[in-house]
Amino acid sequence: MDLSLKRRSLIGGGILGFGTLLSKLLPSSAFAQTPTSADTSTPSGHSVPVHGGSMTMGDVDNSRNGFDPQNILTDWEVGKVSQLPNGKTLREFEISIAEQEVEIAPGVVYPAWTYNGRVPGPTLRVTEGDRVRIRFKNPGVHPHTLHFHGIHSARQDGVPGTLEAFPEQEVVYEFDAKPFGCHLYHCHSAPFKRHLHKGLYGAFIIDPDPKQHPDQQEKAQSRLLGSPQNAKWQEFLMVMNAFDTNFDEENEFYAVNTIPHEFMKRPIQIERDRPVRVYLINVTEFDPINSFHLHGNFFDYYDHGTTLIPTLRTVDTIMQCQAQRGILEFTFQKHELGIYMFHAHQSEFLELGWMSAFEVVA
Ligand SMILES: [Cu+2]
Repeated sequence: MDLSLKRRSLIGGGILGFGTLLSKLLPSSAFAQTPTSADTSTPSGHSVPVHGGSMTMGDVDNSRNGFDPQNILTDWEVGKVSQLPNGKTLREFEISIAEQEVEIAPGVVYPAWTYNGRVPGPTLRVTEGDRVRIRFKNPGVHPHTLHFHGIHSARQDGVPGTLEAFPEQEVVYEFDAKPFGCHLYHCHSAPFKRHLHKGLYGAFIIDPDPKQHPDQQEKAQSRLLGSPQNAKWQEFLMVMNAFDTNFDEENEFYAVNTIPHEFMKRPIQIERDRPVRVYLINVTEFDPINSFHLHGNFFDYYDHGTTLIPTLRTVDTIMQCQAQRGILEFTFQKHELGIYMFHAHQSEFLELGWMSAFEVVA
């Protein structure tokens, strides 16, 4: 049997029809056509409609991985907060490299490189104008960096030759947070493609400072973590990523927050009467575009999150190149309760894991 067959030809022939061949590539048939009833029941006992017919069977051991994609939705890290003599807020973070195995689908272990032991790395959340200081430790055996998207000096760019942490070294990045928006950070060491695809990326969210936006103060307040206006919102971080498990430079698994089908098996509960805000980031390697499509509803989109007025209104699908990101806002207030799917609108991606659902509850 020709095991050099490309993934796309496997998919073209149908995952199920090629079960025997696939089992040589993936441990114990990671995908199944019909989920068991256990796979499809939600915390409130509703069953999840199956979209396309293939889902991973079984569950990833999140405790062994040391992180849970459900928690990654909402675990903002605000750093150690103090005041500088000039009145500015200082936020200090520590990020360390771990070169470790991660179970990315049931029984499929991937040799990942991680920031603080998780993929994506910690979600750093600060306010526009804050001083950000990150102590970056590299106990690994390869050089790594932190390259932040944002406005900063060349000296802070985190590319080879600039604040690159070699094995057993430590470097410190320090800059003022701007512009406000939904950003990311990632490793920029060479070879770039490898360091990124291994899992070295994370979200960097800069909330707007309402004082600096008198014309849109209410909107700015609603984005500012810790404000009463922000507390009304249900906010989620979603990082679209993928994994090439057989190193042929094509992905076998697609996901939001690393684990394929996680939010299809266990839909994200949202309260009908509270608005939803999604910080969406695409770090998918090898495929030029990823996308987000919402069922039964439309949303407003803020490209890069750098505006307080939507850049797209009333859309149900957006696409993002690698490193593109944005903020989605929507409400299910006038909807029936129930399960509403969202997924990549590349059919192949959703069949290979990037398929999710909200469960709208009263
Ligand atoms: Cu790296």
